[in-house]
Amino acid sequence: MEIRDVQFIRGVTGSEGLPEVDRPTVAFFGRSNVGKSSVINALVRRKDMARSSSRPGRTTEVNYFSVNDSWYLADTPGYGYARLSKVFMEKIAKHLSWYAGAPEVTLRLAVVVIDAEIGLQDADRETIAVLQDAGRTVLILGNKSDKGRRNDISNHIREAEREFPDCRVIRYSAKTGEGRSDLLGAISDVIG
Ligand SMILES: Nc1nc2c(ncn2[C@@H]2O[C@H](COP(=O)(O)OP(=O)(O)OP(=O)(O)O)[C@@H](O)[C@H]2O)c(=O)[nH]1
Ligand SMILES: [Mg+2]
Repeated sequence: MEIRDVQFIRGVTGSEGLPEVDRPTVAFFGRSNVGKSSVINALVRRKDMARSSSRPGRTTEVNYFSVNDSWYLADTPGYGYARLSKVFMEKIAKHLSWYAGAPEVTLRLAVVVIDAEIGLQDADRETIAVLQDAGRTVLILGNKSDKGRRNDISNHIREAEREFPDCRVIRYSAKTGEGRSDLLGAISDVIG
């Protein structure tokens, strides 16, 4: 699949904000600062499509993009950022569990971005469980594979595969482009 065209639609906070036209959606989940927006920018080869920032946790919206006029890409708010207020974190958690489970969300693939340098965290495990309980297909993306020790990265990828045998795990780097074609292939498979 070639990505020809990407357009921002809007930030979604509830069912009424979802796009009017039903199309398959691929959504990206992950702890704050794990690199969701960078992963998306690298995937669509736009420098600043999804806003990436070093100041995590300012929105609870799910940002929708239309790709090639045929599927939606969604960037969800980061979870598990310790420095945010408890109230704000709970708001994000509530919104994410609505989004994960809502039947009107045409979610074909949930990409859970983890930090390959540190491996799965409890907040990631909880998110994967919520998505799987809702019957969603989960792909684990081990981002930042360019950082740290190669051995640690490989171990963390293998651990994720062992812990979630139903999930495909892809090693990825938003910085070097590693894993981009694998991710594109996995997306092509689900959007049909
Ligand atoms: N070395 C390296 N750094 C990365 C990679 N991906 C993201 N980063 C850096 O990680 C930081 C966070 O990236 P973002 O894309 O803003 O992360 P996010 O998950 O969208 O953050 P929130 O939207 O705030 O939850 C930035 O400083 C990025 O440059 C990667 O693959 N390798
Ligand atoms: Mg982001």
